[in-house]
Amino acid sequence: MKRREFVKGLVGMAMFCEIAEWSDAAMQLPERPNFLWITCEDMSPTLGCFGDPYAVTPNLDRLAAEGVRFINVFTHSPVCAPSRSGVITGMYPTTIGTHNMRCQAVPPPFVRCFTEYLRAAGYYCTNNAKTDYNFVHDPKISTASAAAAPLTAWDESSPKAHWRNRPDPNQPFFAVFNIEVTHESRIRSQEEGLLRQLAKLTDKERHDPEKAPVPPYFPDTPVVRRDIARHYDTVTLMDKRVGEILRELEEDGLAENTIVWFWSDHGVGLPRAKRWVYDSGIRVPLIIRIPEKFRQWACPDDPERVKPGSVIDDLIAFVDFAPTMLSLAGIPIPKHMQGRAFLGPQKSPPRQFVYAARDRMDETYDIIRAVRDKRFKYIRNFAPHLPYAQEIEYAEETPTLQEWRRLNSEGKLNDVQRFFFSPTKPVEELYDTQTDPHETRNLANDPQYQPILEKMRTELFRWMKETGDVGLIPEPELAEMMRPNGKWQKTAKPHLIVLEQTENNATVELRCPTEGASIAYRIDADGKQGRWQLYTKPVTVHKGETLIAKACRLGCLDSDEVAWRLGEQLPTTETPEPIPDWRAEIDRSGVLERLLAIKQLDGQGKAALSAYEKGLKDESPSVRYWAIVGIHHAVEDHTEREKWREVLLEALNDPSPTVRVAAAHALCDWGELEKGLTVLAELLRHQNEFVRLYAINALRHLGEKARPILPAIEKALSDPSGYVQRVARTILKRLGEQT
Ligand SMILES: [Ca+2]
Repeated sequence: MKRREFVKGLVGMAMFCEIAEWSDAAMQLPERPNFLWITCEDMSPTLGCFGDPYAVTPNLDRLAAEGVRFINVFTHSPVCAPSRSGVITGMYPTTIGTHNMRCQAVPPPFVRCFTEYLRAAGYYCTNNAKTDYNFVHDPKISTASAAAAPLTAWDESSPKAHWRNRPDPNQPFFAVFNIEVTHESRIRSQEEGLLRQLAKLTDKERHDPEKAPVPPYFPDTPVVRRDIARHYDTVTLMDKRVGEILRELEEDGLAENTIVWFWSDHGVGLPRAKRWVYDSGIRVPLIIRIPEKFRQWACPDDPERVKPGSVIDDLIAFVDFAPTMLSLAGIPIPKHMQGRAFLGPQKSPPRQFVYAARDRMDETYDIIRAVRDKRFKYIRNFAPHLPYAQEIEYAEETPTLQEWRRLNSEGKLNDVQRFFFSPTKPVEELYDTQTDPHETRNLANDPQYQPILEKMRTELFRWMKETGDVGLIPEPELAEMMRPNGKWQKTAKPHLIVLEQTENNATVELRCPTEGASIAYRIDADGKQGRWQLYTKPVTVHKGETLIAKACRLGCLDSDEVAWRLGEQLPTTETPEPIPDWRAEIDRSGVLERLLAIKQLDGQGKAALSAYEKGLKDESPSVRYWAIVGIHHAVEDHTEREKWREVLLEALNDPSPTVRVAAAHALCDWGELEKGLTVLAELLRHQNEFVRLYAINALRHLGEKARPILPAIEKALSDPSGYVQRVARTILKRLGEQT
């Protein structure tokens, strides 16, 4: 599909996918399956049933024996929030603007949590408890907390959420349990509760560091082995929890009515795995157990494929989860979803490629894209001027990374181990994952692989174009498009329309004038508060009851509540605030094509200069930004820099602060310190937090050269943005200053 057609599809969908349309749409199934999702954190397929001899995972091994192992499953993003954002929406974060870690985006109006379609079709949906969708309804709420979920997405999102709480035991359910014990932080944690749990492991369950599998890119030392062994210990703890949840399902007599999924949100929380698009970061286990009575339904063309103990090697992407769930529930898949169902009556033929993206990771910027077929992986480094091993304060706490850095600085690493610390990256990487599963032999320059390289490169750019990848728009610009001047938009209150009224009851329709909003309502009676429900069709309000409603638009503040009782005046209505449709604006402007064109010149050095010069005059600050970055790194010759110095000095007056950061950074690098640092210090006070983050990251890359504005960097230690603070700390540490 061409991008234009795709975008046209999206615009059409905005009107078509009103939740109400789906409420009665469930296809006819004699009995609807329940769904149980057991998810865990930060784990590659390191399970006994996935052929890992070091793992101790009896419960998951049993689940796999009773279910189907999917051995080619990949997330589109190797880190929590963007990964989960794609799962809950069935869309690539790079399309809906949720690709940067913990970014509080405003997704386009057609985007919904897929659970709303399930709820509209009668499912009881619960989340226990992590969300991390990269959109919140209140900037003060942590994006990962259970409370960050939109009110309309779940019947309950909390650490108490459970299928057992559903008001009607016959109501089909979708219950999620997220197990956190395998999270990256537990590799280094000395927290008492965790240590107690670990101490309870038997000798057979405890992992001997001596036997730990050490990938070839890590130094093989006791510290690294200890981290790996600890991670496997937490995997065993996680497996025990899986056993408990499955036992609860059996105790309730629901195992034969419930389709169980087990998966991990991305690869293991070790360096060069989590946060990286290598298989160590994006490849995860998926097990699905399908009770016999649903096998024909789940795999109409060949039910034998999903019988107990099967293995399916089709490529599966995380964005396929949402449409597959809808397919299995008998609900039509909305057209805006980018994934494809791999089970159920709406099952598609298997995909040929999966895709992955790395964008801002906490406080540190990078842009990498990858495409993988069953064998080859093509990686495109869109920031080849930056090193792989940029500091991310949180990840630096992992002992393996500290050890790896130390041995690098002592010159004690071999070539494969040292590569991660290269000062720059190649523009392209190509790996044969069959013969080189750890992806350490880059074939991009091997003449023998040129046809594969070209095929994969073409596919990557095709996908970026088709899906309207917004990753090349610098975050300060994207954030400004989503929320001009940083102001949070608020969803308008729902309107109440009384369709019918008698003395004893009324039928009320609810409508929200804010495009893309969903409505939640509850009915309070006899001093008792009702349950929040997703509005799908007119509701009946009886005499004495109070109808309470509020509207939720992803990425916006929830509306105020409206309340109404029979016989009262209807609540006042309000005019909706404009919410910029940044996605449509970007598509209309054609800027993505121009960005891809300019970024295709990476690595061509001076041959690209005339294109960069043209880019400087582009109406889009994003193109001008990349033109400056291109010039910065393409011109190495001192005399030639003279000509371009004027251009950069002029760019210090660009209306876009993002462009000014790039120009100031380049000028500092070229020796024009005073002018450059003055601009960077000034931008550290900009109101857009991502401008400040860009500025402080530029100062980080300048290293010693940033010393003259040390006071401004010290001041950034108390910046309102925690990410800006982190970079400031990293700089001061590197410059040998106390923090
Ligand atoms: Ca995670």
